[in-house]
Amino acid sequence: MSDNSPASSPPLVYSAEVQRARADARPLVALESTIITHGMPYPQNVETARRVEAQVRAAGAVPATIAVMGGRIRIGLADDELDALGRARDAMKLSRADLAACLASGRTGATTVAATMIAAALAGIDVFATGGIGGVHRGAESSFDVSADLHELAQTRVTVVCAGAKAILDLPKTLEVLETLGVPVIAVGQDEFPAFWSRTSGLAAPLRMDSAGEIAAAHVMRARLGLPGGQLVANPIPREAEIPRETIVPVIEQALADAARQGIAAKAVTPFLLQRLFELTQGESLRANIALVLDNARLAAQIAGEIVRQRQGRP
Ligand code: PSU
Ligand code: MN
Repeated sequence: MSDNSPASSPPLVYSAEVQRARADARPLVALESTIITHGMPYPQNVETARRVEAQVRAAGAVPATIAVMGGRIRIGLADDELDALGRARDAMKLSRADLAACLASGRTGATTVAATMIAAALAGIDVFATGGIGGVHRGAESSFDVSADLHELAQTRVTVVCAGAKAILDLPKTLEVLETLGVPVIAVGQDEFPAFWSRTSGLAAPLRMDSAGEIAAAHVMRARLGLPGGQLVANPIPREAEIPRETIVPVIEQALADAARQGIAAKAVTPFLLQRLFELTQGESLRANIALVLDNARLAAQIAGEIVRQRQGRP
């Protein structure tokens, strides 16, 4: 692992595994790191990150977990680096706004969906798997809290596989903003937009596709059209891991009320709510979260493989 890039180019460092994959033109799947530092407790965060990487490999692609360390964007982390990140208490939560400042200062940072998309695009990676994306928060009409993830989807050409969005967000407004920004929102195998822990949200998804091949074809076509921006793939949580809407919605209301009472704002909102939901469900929310991330990793690997095949003109 070395970085001899000139000062005028992005400071990217590839892990040995990712470097080999690039040399062999194998499909790659980017993975974010905010889910590790701000989304799950230690040690489940590191265990999950490793299982997600293994799932990507099992489905025929190479994982590239992305984070900022030592003034470099790391594309792929070795085991000890992943463990250090999982234990880090002072990692910054990096979105588009913070990425350069973190790099320039040499601090450690975990990338959100937005920052991971930027890094993936710089590294030539087409597909990225995560759990949930940021969106329009409830009360956004007064707080203006709209995640930079949505704007990133509008401008950076990466297909993002998630399990929909959590009902801690205002889902109708989130879908409206994505439509305004011209982001394709694709539900997988069903007509309804999934809501993270639950397969249903009561909202129709704008688009539906039933196979990795279709999703890959749309990704390739967008590039041929010169369209900037990515696709948001919403893969419903596996049936056996689902927490029904009737069960999770009251818990979400409780977590939101706690956040409001404690005056939680800005970047702290999403991590606070995730932690509170973990406590209120005695860890059941985390179990579901792990199951859906693993399934998203599998689907993302299949899409990445299809993109490579289709670009090579193979059937
Ligand atoms: N939503 C989730 N799980 C997460 C996040 C969001 O269900 O882990 C993380 C992701 O990294 C996402 C970020 O990109 O939080 C969004 O933060 P904000 O809402 O502050 O933009
Ligand atoms: Mn926000």
